[in-house]
Amino acid sequence: MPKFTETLYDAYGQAFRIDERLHEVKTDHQHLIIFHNARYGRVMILDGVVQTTEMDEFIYHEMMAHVPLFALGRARRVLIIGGGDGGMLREVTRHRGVAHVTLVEIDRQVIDMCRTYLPKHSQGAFDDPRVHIVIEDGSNFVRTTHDRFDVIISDSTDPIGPGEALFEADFYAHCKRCLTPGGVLVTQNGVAFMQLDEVKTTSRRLSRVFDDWHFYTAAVPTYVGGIMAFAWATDNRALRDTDVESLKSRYRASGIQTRYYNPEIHRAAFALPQYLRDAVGG
Ligand code: AG3
Repeated sequence: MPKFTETLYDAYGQAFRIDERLHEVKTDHQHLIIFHNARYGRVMILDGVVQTTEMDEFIYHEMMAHVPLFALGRARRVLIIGGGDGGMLREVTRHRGVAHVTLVEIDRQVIDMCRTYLPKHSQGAFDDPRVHIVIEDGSNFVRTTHDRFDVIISDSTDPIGPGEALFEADFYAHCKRCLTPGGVLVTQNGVAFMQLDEVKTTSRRLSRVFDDWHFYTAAVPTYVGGIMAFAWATDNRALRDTDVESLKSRYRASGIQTRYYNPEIHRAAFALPQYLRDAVGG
């Protein structure tokens, strides 16, 4: 049986058996592969890096959507940068209070292929009337839009290729400009143990733009090498300390059923191992 071996790191990596090839294409922006693996279900690869799998995507998408949305509790307008597979859209649109979601994806073919081959990710969310799709480079969108958002979720690839601009100081500054007062930006920030420099760089850049910045974490099996770090940035310092009772009542009232997220995990996710605290120096 053929194998796919991830090329993200030099001296270490993961391999999947390709049980069924579903699609492979060179888009205008990247090399996309979707295949089926007996253990992880359908797997989507961009430029040699595992982006998402059917079995563990819920961890990543729930943690990036529900942590900011339940912390804020009143978000009406949400911006997703990237997220072409539709998993983030699915989780965000489960919040009934969200009235408008803009998803800005650079690569139309990622959306098209994921709607066809990864339908369990979006589960119809692309057809939700609250959803607006924009095909554009996310860094360009935040630089030019007049729209404002309560929550911005940067569901990007790693800072290699098209994703690189989404880790620049400029991008963070423009995100801040696009946030309503007290709004929050969260970003995928890599696997902390393997990509510690990414966490260091991001913390330095965020600290120049936002009054409060921090990271929270979750272990996502196919982002191998330890815990994944998510950046958190806002001018509302109190948001990070939203008490567990408020989270519980919002979570209960929402009726949203989750498989990873819960209010206790929400609070605990902000506790960082010492090597990570030392790295960000905050
Ligand atoms: N975007 C995050 C991929 C990160 C993988 N990188 C890594 N293992 N460091 C996923 C898109 C899902 N919507």
